[in-house]
Amino acid sequence: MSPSLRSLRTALRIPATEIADEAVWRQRRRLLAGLGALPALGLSGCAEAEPPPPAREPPGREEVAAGFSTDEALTREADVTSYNNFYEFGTGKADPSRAAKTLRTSPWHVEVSGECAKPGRVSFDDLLRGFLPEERVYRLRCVEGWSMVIPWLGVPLAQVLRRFEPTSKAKFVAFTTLADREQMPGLRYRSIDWPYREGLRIDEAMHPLTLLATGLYGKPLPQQNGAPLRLVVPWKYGFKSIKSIVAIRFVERMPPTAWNDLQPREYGFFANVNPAVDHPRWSQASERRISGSEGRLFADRIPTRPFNGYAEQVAGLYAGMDLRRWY
Ligand SMILES: Nc1nc2c(c(=O)[nH]1)N[C@H]1C(S)=C(S)[C@@H](COP(=O)(O)O)O[C@H]1N2
Ligand SMILES: [Mo]
Repeated sequence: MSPSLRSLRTALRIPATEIADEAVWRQRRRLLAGLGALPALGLSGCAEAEPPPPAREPPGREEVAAGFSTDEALTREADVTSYNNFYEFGTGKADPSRAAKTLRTSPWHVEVSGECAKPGRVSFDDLLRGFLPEERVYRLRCVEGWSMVIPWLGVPLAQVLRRFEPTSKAKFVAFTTLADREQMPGLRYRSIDWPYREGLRIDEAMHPLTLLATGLYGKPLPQQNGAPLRLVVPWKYGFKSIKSIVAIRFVERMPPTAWNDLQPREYGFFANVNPAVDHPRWSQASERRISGSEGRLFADRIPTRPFNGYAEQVAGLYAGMDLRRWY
């Protein structure tokens, strides 16, 4: 690394308050892409020890795999980090950003078990060692009818899972969120049968769009967004994107999941975004994009797209399935 690159990298550690606006962030992102590494992943230990690859031009749009990015306006960072669903910290949208500061994200361990050759309890650093964070700009569509566009940092889940060598019996992957009453005031309420649990079919988990996110807007994940690591499955309703993961289990049968346990008629296991299948209590045909423009939280309604606009990438996973029944 040349001295000028080093000082540039140091300079990039700008205080959060100065990265509030999208233009500044986009510029910073171009610089980071030029460095060939995004430092803010909590991978600092190994990222600093190894020489980064030579500086290169940021990838052009055509080099970014389809679906990995979008030209749609980003939801403002302030809205991404203050309008949240994280019931472990309360059911109000503003509760997590206020209450989740008590979540201790370091040290952090993940227990990997079940149908795999190399199970074990690994630290956050060991889980992600050697991977460079990638940026993915994804739409996030909540089952409640609002959506955001979020620039995530993370590692494709497939790469992480392969390290544990899942066996041929691993047909599904089950994920569990931390459930600690001391750190999570929302656990007092029986809104959900804690711990929060989610699951994917193995081919969904291994799909290149499925991200194990560790950051957003070029920085480590804030607690309210599921620090230190959470799932992002952009073609499914937001509740599948489980936060603050402490356990990953390879299993042979479809695992029970928190929202499906609570209300199976309303929240299916697959939960693929589908404008043609209404929630029993509201339409899913359109959504309100959280744009934050002109001082409004919500923009006008826009049509919801099949698989949240990722049909080209993922529809093949469901060939032969009746998507009205398997919602
Ligand atoms: N552990 C846990 N994960 C969770 C939730 C939750 O309440 N607890 N809410 C889900 C829902 S409904 C949505 S829409 C997304 C919201 O992610 P965000 O707050 O980062 O936008 O997180 C999902 N992951
Ligand atoms: Mo959601």
